[in-house]
Amino acid sequence: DLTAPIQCLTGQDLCTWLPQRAASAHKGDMGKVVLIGGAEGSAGAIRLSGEAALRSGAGLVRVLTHHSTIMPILTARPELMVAELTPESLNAALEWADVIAIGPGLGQSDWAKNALNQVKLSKKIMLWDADALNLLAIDPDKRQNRVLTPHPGEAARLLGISIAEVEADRLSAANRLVERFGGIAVLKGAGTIIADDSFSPAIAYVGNPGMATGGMGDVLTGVITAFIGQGLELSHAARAGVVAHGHAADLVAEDNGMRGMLALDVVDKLRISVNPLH
Ligand code: NPW
Ligand code: AMP
Ligand code: MG
Repeated sequence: DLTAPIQCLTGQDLCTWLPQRAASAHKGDMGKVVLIGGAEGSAGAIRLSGEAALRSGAGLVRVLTHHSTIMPILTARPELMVAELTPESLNAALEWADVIAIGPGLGQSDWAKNALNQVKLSKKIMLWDADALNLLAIDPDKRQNRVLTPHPGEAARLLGISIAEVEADRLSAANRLVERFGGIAVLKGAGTIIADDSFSPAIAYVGNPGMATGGMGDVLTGVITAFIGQGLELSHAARAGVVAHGHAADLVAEDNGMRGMLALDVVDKLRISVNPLH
C-alpha cells in the first residue's frame, strides 16, 4: 500500500514476535521445515540456510539437495536430515512439511525447474529465494501463501527493470513485487523493506555493510522459514526474520568489525538475537 505510513523495525521489536517457548514444547511442534537447493558445487548455500533454520529454533529441518552435496552438508551439520532431491523424495517431503523454502544454490537446470514445478503444486506455506526467484522471473505466477526474498538484482529481474530503478525507489519496487506476485515481498539490501497487501510496509533499521558477502541471504532464508515453522504469521515471520538476521550481524560487527564478516558468524549470533529478553 503506497499510501500507508512506513513502519520502522529495530531489534527491540523482536520480543513482540518471538514469545518464550512453552515448557512442554517438542520438536514436532517447532516446525517441520523443508529446504530445497544446493546443486552440484553449491552445497554451501543450502547448508547455510539449514544451519540458520536450526539456530532460529526450527524443530526438524530436512534438506533436499543434489546427491553430490549430501555428504558435505551432513558432515558439517549432523542435526540436518539430508536426502537427494528426486520427484519421490520431494513428494514425501511436501506431505511432511509445515513450511518449504526453495532456491539457495538451486541453479536453473532442468533438475531445478522440475523441483520448482513440483513445489508449485503444493498448497503449503513457502519461501522462494535465489534461483527460485530467477525461475519465477521467467515463468511468473501469483500466490498469497508465499514469501519472496529478492536482493536488488533478483528484484530487477522479477520486475523487468534495472537494478538502478529498483534502488531509486525501493518502497515502490517492493509494492510492485507484491502486486505482481502476491504474498510477502522482502526487498533486501541496506534498509530491507517488507511489503504485503494487508499491513503497512516496514523498513528494517538493522544490519550493516559487513553483510555484503556471499551466503548472507541464504542465512535469511533459513531464519524466516524457521519462524514460519514455529507458527508466526507470514508477515510477522518476515519482519522478525529480517530483524533477527540484521541484529545478529550487528552483534558480529560489535565484536569483530564489519570487514571479513562471514555468513556463518551471523548464524552463530542468531543464538542471541532469536532469544530476546522478555
Ligand atoms: P551488479 O553486480 O551490481 O550488476 P545473482 P547470487 C546484484 C548462490 N550462492 N544492491 C549485483 O549486480 C545463491 O543462493 C551460493 C545492488 C550482483 O552482482 C544463488 O543460488 C553461495 N545490486 C546463486 O548462488 C554463496 C545487488 O545482483 C548480482 C545487490 C546466485 O546468487 C553465494 C548478484 O546476483 C550465493 O548466495 C544490492 N544490495 N545485491 C555458496 N556459498 O554456495 C545483489 N545485487 O546473479 O542473482 O547471484 O546472488 O550470487
Ligand atoms: P544475498 O544477496 O541474497 O546474499 O543477501 C544479502 C543479505 O545481506 C540480505 O539480507 C541483505 O539485506 C544483507 N545486506 C547486504 N548488504 C547490506 C548492507 N550494506 N547493509 C545492510 N544489509 C546488507
Ligand atoms: Mg541470495
